[in-house]
Amino acid sequence: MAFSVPDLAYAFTALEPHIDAKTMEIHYGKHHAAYVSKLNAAIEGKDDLGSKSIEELISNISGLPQEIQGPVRNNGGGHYNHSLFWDVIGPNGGGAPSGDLADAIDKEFGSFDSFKEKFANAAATRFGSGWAWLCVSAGKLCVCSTANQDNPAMDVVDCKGTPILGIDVWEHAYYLNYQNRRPDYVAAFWNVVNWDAVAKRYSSAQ
Ligand code: MN3
Repeated sequence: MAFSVPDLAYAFTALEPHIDAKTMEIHYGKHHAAYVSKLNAAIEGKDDLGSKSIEELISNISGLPQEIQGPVRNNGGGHYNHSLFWDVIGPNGGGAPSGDLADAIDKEFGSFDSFKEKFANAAATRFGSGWAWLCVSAGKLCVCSTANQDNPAMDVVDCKGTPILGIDVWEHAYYLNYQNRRPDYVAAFWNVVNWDAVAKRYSSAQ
């Protein structure tokens, strides 16, 4: 198979109480797996598409054969987004970034707290299903949100950049534990952010 779900570096229970084990089990094991299998089905028999990286695939959706643009946007986006998500959260997370990333956040948003407020607001106000992002765009940090499984690395979205932190605000990401309380889930998310992983992505995006 061309694409596969990346190994999870921690146990389903590792993010409790902020993200519960059952949500992790279903989210990683069922939802992400479904995006991957539908992505593989969409590109099956399409020449060289299976040898491309997921980044290459989603950054050129408009160049794909018309009939698979929708499936790749939804399921390739799902695969890219969730792979990033599992990487930027983890046990022993939380706190605040340091080094160049911390400096860039202060420079762009005024303070870490102002950044958190802006990001949380983007997550809370995304109507329906989608994601909120911290990305690097033209060398600068920005916060935005996208619908469904879109993300700033796609050529077909308005908010363009390299995502370095993302939060999944689909109900499947929080409903078992938080029901309708999306803001509570977003507040808890800060306790599981792996800032070292975000800093690595910031550095490669430069
Ligand atoms: Mn999800």
